[in-house]
Amino acid sequence: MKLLWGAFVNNKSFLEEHARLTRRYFMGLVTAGGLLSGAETLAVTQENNKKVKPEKAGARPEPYFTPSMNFRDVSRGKPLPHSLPDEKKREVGLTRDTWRLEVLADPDHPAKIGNPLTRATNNALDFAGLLKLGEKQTIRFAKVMTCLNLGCPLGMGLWEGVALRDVVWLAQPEDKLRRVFYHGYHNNDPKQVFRSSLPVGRVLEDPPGLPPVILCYKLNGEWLDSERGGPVRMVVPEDYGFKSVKWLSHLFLTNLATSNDTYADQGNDVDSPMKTFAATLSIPRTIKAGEALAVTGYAQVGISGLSKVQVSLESATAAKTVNNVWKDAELLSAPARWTGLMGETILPGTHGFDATGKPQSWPMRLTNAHWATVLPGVPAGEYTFRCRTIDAQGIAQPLPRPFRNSGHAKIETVTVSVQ
Ligand SMILES: Nc1nc2c(c(=O)[nH]1)N[C@H]1C(S)=C(S)[C@@H](COP(=O)(O)O)O[C@H]1N2
Ligand SMILES: [Mo]
Repeated sequence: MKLLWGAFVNNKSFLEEHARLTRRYFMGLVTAGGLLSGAETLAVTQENNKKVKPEKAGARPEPYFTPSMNFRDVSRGKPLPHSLPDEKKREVGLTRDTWRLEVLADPDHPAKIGNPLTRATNNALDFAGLLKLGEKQTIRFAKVMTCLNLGCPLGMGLWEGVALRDVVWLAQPEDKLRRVFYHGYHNNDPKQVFRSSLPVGRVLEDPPGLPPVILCYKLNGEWLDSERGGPVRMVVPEDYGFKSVKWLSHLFLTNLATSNDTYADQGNDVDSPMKTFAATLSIPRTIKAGEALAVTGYAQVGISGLSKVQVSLESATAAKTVNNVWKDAELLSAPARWTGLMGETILPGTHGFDATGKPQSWPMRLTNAHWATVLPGVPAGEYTFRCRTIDAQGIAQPLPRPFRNSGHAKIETVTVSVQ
C-alpha cells in the first residue's frame, strides 16, 4: 500500500488535535486494508490541514471535559462580576462563604408562597444550606455548554449541584405558580440584569431521559469558579447557555405565564432546546487527485439525539446533477478515559452512566460525540465537503432551518481543492 502513513501519524499538530479513538479508527482502516488501496494516499499534512479554530476548543476529543479556564466565556456586566476584587466579591455575596440566594414571590405577578427566603429575614439560602440539600441528593450530568448565538460549543462539562425544585419547595409555594424567574448578580444596576425563566412544570418534572435543572456548584469535580458563574449558577440540561444564569442571586416565583428572559429582548427564540448538528475539526483544504480524504469532526448531540453522522463530497463546479449523496461516517465510541476529570473517571450516580462509569448509551444526548471518515480519491477540481447528522428519530438534522435565532442549525460546508 503506497500510503503516506508516516506523514500522517508523525504529524504532531494533527495528533494533538485528535483522540486516541480517532487514531485507532484510522489505524484500523490501514490494518484492515479496506478503504485505502492501490495508489491511494492519505493526505494529511501540516501545511494544508485546516486548523481547529480556537472557538472549537470545547469540541475537541481531548481532553473530553474542557478545563474550566479553557471554556469560552460569555459574560455581561460592567465590570464583569468575575473580575471584581475578592473584597468586593465577599461584599456582594460572590464567594462561597458570603453567597445567599433569595427566593421571593414576583412583586408584579406574585405566586402565593408560605416561606419566602430573604436576606432581611435572615433565612436566605446560604452555601452550607445548599450543600446540605446536596447531601440528600446530588445531581451530576454531562452537558456541552453552547451559546445560542455562536456556532461552536463553549466547553464540555460535568456539572454537579442540587435540583432547583428542592430549593423551590423550601419557599413553600401554595398557589398561582406558573414560572420560575431567576437572575444573577448584576452590579446592583437594573440595566445589567441577566435573567431567564422556566415553566414550573420543567422545574418539577424531568422530560424522559433528562436530568433535573440544577443549582450548580461544581464543574468537572471542582468548585465552580467565578468565571463559570460560581459560587452557584443555574444549569438547564437541554437548553442553550442563556438559560444557565451565572452568579445566581434570586429566584422569583411568578404567576406570569410568559418568559421575560434577557435573550428574549434580543430577538432570540427562548423556547429552543439544543440542536443536533455535525461540524469538522480537521480536513485538508488541498489534496492531490486520487488521494484519499481523511476527515474528523464532532457532533453536538441535541435534544433529538444522534444516530448517524453523514458526509458528502461533491464537485463544486460541475452542474448540480447529483444533490448531496450522503455517506455514513464512522461514529466513534465513547471515550475510554474521561480526560479532563480528576482520576479520569465518572463517579457512580452520574445521570446517564452506569455504576462502573460507562455511558448507558452512546452517543449521549447533550454531549459531544466524535466521528471520522476517509473518502476515496477523486479527479482534480474544486469540491464541497458537507456533514450533517441524523437524529435518534431518523430525521436529518439540522433540518436545516433558515432562521438563526433558534440556535446554530446549518449544514457545514468546506471547500476542498483537488489538484
Ligand atoms: N449572569 C449571567 N449569566 C450568564 C450570562 C451573563 O452574561 N450573565 N451569559 C449567558 C450566556 S448567553 C451563555 S452562552 C452562558 C455561557 O457560559 P460560560 O461563560 O460558562 O461558557 O452563560 C450564560 N449565563
Ligand atoms: Mo449565549
